[in-house]
Amino acid sequence: MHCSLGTDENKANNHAWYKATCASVQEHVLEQLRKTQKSHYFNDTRAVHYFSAEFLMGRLMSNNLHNLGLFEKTKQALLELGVNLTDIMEEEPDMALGNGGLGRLAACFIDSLATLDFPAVGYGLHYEHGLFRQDIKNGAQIERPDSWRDYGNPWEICRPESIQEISLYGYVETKYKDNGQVQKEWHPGMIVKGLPWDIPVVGYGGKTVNVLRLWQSQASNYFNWDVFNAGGYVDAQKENVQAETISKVLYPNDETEAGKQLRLIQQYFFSACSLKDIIRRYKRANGDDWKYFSEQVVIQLNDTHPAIAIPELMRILIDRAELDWDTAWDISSKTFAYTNHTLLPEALEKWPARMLEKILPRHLEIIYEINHRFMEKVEAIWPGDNQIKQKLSIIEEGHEKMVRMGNLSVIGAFAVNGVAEIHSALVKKNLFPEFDQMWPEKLTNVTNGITPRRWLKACNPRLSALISEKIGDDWPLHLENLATLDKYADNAKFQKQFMKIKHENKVDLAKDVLALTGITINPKAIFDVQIKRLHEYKRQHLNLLHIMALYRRLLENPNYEMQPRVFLFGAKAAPGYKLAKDIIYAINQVAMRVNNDHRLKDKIKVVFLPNYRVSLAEKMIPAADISEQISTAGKEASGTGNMKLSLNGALTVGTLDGANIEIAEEVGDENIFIFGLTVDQVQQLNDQGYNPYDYYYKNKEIKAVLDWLDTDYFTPDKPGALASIKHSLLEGGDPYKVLADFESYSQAQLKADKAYADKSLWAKMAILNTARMGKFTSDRSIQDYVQKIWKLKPCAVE
Ligand code: 26W
Repeated sequence: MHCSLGTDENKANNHAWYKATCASVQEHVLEQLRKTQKSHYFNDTRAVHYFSAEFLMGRLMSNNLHNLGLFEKTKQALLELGVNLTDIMEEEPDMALGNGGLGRLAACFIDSLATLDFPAVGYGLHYEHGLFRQDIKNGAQIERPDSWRDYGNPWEICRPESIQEISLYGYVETKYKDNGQVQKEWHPGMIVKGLPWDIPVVGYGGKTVNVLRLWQSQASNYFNWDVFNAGGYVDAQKENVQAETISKVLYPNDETEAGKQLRLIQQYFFSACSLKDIIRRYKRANGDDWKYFSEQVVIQLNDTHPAIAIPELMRILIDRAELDWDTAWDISSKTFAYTNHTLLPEALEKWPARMLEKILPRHLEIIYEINHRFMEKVEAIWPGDNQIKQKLSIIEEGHEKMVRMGNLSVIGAFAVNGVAEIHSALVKKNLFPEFDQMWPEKLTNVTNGITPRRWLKACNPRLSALISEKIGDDWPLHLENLATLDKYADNAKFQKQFMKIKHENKVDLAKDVLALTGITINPKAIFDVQIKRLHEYKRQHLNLLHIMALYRRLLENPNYEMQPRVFLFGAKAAPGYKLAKDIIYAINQVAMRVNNDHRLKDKIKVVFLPNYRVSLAEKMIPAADISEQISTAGKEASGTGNMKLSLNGALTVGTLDGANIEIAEEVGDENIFIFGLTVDQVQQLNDQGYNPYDYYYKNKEIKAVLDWLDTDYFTPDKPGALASIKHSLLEGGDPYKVLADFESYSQAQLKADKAYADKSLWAKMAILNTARMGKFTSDRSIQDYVQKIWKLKPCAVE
């Protein structure tokens, strides 16, 4: 506090204490960072470079303290100064540089990579504004800018010595070398500077500290005389202003490709800066010889967002290093691997060829050449089959030519993986079947995972202490050891201890809920939690329709038997996604009615917690009894919240989708509430022609709750304000089969309700969920990547 903040403990507020604590922790972090870098350098290690447009890090203080083994000491030391660590940790803003699952996965993966001593660098964008802050006004979502760095970020280190310059716009000149060979030269119309910020990533045990390197864009002093002379003076200026816009804000679209020019520039900007950074480091060790590049470097593309790195590396190898095409392609295609995170057609990235031509003219040429050579391969396998060529081509012909980044990624990568067994099977069967036929080894699965350090040890200290008391304290590194808890599942004393902790966590959350919303909830009720981005395929509206059905049952029959239940939601909607926002509004309006209806005697409460984010998840997950994982089968690639909740002893109500299937395999069918159509049944229903009206007319309860939405019961002065939801489920064709799954969902919920009534049975099931989550540590995911794809060796750090 004295040396880095220049303030005094008598004046210090919580924020100053937070900053001072960071400063003293950071000393330990930076010492290990230096040792790690030295060790990687002297051992000349192969490293993975995780390219991701998103890293959803959340807060770092608690994580860093736990991973350094300094949590208790720091807590004690602060206590002696009269300061409460928990209070000052609340001062830290979330680093919300991601939308949801994909971004949080990247954060869990870099934690595991450091923990397992693998040489790794995370590369991404240093957004000035992360995912918007969500306010709820009169029930509706309002977006406010997220200003996470307003008071500085004590964890990050600016590295001006590693600034990179990248090019945009301009034109390509074709030249001829003395030997007659063609040589291309890109004359850019604009140069942008990339300034790197390093965030240390502390592994558990505090040995390896890797870095997350995030690029901030800056205008360069470069003035483009080519454009000037061509009469583009004003354009050149405009584009200079644009430079600083590149890393301004994270796009808040989750699973919808918006085709925005700035987004493409963001993607190229961070990919190109990162590649230059990698090449600089490679050359320092290997000089100008490219022979060892793909032995030293593997680049993992987190979805297609950084796929432009493929033509960028080709450009560097051909235009700059002057390698021939085949040599360059050999290097490039041994360097990249690609992870697919979604099958939703609207999420598959495509860029207009015209846009690429304007922003990255040389890259478009290279993409055409990659495609041309690939089409020759296709012709050799399927001679004369133009339909297959159309399907596999990187270029989609149509009234506007589009570049398909998924196809480019599969063609340019040596490995492609989905993120759960079922998802990877569907990637092979439905998304890329011909690619799978061409390269039967290329497509594979790596099931997602979560870091147990953040998602159990740090966020649920009570349960962590109980577990350590029973089975020792090495479970954060060896999560499979949780299986030892299996034998306590029937033990009455252990059940009591386990459920007492759940209750205490619920009491804590109830306090937060009161403070955040003014709603009082009963910790003895079932806490039923659905937390994830708001999307039709995730079906928060299925949950809502069921809540309305329960409400009706209770009104019709005041003696209707059910365990009191609190339904908790956390979800952000993409700002332009109208129906998603309508669903948030509907949840809040139903909540208002239900929570104030004294006839219900508190049997149901509905809470929408605003501004769902990592730090809020850390409070909700330890307090959950039920985990809602209710996506339409085939739509949720994996899910990772499902793993976090189950690890903390919540029972899943879920469909046979994504990782739910593997969770069910692990916990056993008797410890999970599975419902709904399977992937095959959804397919069948589509083939035979799905008609939601069939369910509307057949099932009285469905009809009643949908019609209820049309009234002004939940929106007193605004009749019909909730009608869009009904409309999407009937006239809209119910694309996500909400009505088809309603009855089965309702039955699963009934089963859960009955199970909760039996305290001992529930405790046993909850314990078995925690005990059987070992598979879902992100350490296992990383080991899978290492064995199947990255082929890394750990590197010890002193
Ligand atoms: C181009 C717009 C856009 C933005 C983000 C399209 C797609 C995305 C992501 C791929 C969305 C995402 O986060 N997907 C989630 O990835 C998780 C990690 O693998 C999975 O667990 C989730 O099931 C998947 O929805």
